[in-house]
Amino acid sequence: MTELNGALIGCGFFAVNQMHAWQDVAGASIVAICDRDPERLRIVGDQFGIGRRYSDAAEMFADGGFDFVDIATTVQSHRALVEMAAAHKVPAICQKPFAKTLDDAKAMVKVCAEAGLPLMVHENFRWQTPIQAVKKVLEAGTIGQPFWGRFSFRSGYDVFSGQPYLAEGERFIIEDLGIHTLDIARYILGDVAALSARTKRVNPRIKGEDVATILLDHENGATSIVDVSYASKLSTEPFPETLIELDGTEGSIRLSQGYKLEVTGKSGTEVSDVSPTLLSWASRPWHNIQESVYAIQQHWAERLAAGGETSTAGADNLKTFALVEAAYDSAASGQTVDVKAML
Ligand code: NAD
Ligand code: 89V
Repeated sequence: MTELNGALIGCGFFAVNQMHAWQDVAGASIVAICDRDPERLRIVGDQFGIGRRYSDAAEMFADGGFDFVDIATTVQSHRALVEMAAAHKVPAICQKPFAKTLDDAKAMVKVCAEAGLPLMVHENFRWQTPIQAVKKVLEAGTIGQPFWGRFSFRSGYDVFSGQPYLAEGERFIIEDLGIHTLDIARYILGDVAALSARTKRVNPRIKGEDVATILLDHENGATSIVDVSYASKLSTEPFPETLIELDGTEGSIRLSQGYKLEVTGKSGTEVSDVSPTLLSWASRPWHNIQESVYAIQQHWAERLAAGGETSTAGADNLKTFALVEAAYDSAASGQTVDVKAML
């Protein structure tokens, strides 16, 4: 495979996972990094042996010498950096949340499409081993046509120590974590026509909502619930597992805590362990997420080399992002929101 050269912008908390994963990806590596914080630039540059270091993304693009850019900054800079990449004809990966608003996200998709450039959102949760296992069982037809689902992420894990900005925004769990769970619901049960949502803030030390319950009407007639919480104190902390229940015309699927998959079909029930691999650089309990970072980046390298749309291309991610906006709108108004009308 031809070796693709990449540049990474944003050397913060999560980018360290991305840098580790790029070292494992076949066919791509990072040759330049950028962060406006000199300390983060130094730490990541030294840790991964990257000589080309920039404090200004515009300077890095002007120097060029890379085939794609991996944008790992927080959401405020995503639109400007994707537009900068498009202006320099550089394919881009952009971390979730894709943008601050759906209008921004649409503009980002448009500018890359007009320039004929691949754009992928780093929406990695659907690439987790247990989620891929559920998708495979569903596609095999073992449970028939799914008509109901629940996608649940309930935790009391302290995410604020690693990512202090999560405590400061007006919006929290739907925008940061629920976005992944909504994407999984779409990935498994298909696109969504309408939704209703209710939210709560339980933790008094944060600004945004830390609990959300969302009811989805999928276009294929299935109904699902996405429920997310960072205010759930449980006997065994499940972070960062997404638990799934699916009922179909011929059987059911249960993905339960501890990465246990139970599939009931016409010929009985099969139980399997769908635990993620603990990569050499990964650490529990994050290894599930860390493995999916490697998987999505490998997918990007392969598609960029061979051509073809990525699973979480910008255009696809608009449909996930619309669910986030719709959930906040519904929670504010108490009304069901027509998602298709937003796209
Ligand atoms: P962070 O604040 O730790 O790191 C962001 C870095 O970007 C900082 O070092 C900052 O100085 C730098 N930066 C910001 N704007 C810049 C600009 N214009 N030019 C150069 N550098 C700039 O944040 P984080 O926790 O690493 O999160 C980054 C992104 O990753 C967020 O969008 C977050 O939602 C996402 N994230 C994704 C996952 C996942 O599983 N997909 C997990 C955690 C975080
Ligand atoms: O995946 C994320 O976006 C993270 C976390 C899992 C902590 O919510 O912010």
